[in-house]
Amino acid sequence: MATLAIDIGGTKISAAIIGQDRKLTMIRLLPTPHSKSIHDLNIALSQLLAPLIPFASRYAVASTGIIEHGVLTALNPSNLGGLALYPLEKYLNDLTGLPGVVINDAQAAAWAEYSVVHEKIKSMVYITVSTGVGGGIIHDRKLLSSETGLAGHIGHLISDINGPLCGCGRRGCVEAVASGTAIMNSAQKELAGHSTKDIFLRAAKGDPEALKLKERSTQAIAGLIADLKMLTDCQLVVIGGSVGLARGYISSVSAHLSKYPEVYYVPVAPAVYRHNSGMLGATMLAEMRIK
Ligand code: ADP
Ligand code: BMX
Ligand code: ZN
Repeated sequence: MATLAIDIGGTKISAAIIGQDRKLTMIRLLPTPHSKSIHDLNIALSQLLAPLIPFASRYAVASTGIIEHGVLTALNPSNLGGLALYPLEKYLNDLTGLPGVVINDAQAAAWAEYSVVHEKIKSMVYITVSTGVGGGIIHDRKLLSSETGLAGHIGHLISDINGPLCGCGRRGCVEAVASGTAIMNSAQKELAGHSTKDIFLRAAKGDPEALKLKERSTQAIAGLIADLKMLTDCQLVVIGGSVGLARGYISSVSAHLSKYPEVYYVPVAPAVYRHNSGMLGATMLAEMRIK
């Protein structure tokens, strides 16, 4: 039974067919529409998925946002061009005619990284540093979840009480300081208007302003990891997302983390399934729920 796997992020939407061998085939990608229009997201999904639907017997979605009973509510609507509410499961049921599941993107990625790669440990946190900052917590071998879908939204823990206003409405969330969007928004002078990818390329060449922006992000993520160590006593932190997986990012996070007292230290590793952890994790959870 093959699964139509979909990953909806604030920047891009990916889709693939995942067979029982867990290999991804027919991978497709589209930019996430940045309008408040539900119609635009419907159109993007139908264009992306149309060629894949005939090959699947269920769908599995890893999506940004708070997922409650298949409905996506944005905690930070600015990540989705202002779109705050989207009836994701209903639309996909109608579009595909298949049964399916919808899970938060970072929770799904956490499950894949944990259950395939790190299943010997008991406690792990996955952090995506991407358009936003998301999280999935594995505690005592179980994925932490809550009825409302809010549990695990660690990007909205506080990093700097005097920091920038977060799209969730609170000031100084980790997401407002460390995410790809935050890095781009805080770029000034000759870096203003450049993408985060571009800023990181300049940082790699030694541009001091670009380096400062990257360090501000890695320092905030190190602070978040130290807080999560206190909260969960996790044995490992896995980092994903295009910002988190960028060259030199994790080593910089680890360097900041090692400046704290030893009790805050936890090993930090990159996501083994790189950009595909979300699709894989959602598929594995769908396999358990839909036989
Ligand atoms: P999504 O949030 O849709 O899951 P990504 O994980 O690709 O997507 O994260 C998007 C963010 O990552 C954007 O802010 C983008 O500018 C940034 N980004 C993409 N590629 C890189 C790169 N090579 N280095 C640093 N940042 C990157
Ligand atoms: C935001 C929130 C999380 C999500 C995280 C990473 C929204 C729309 N999303 O904190 O649910 O897990 O961003 O999302 O409020 P991504 O788009 O960067 O992958
Ligand atoms: Zn916030």
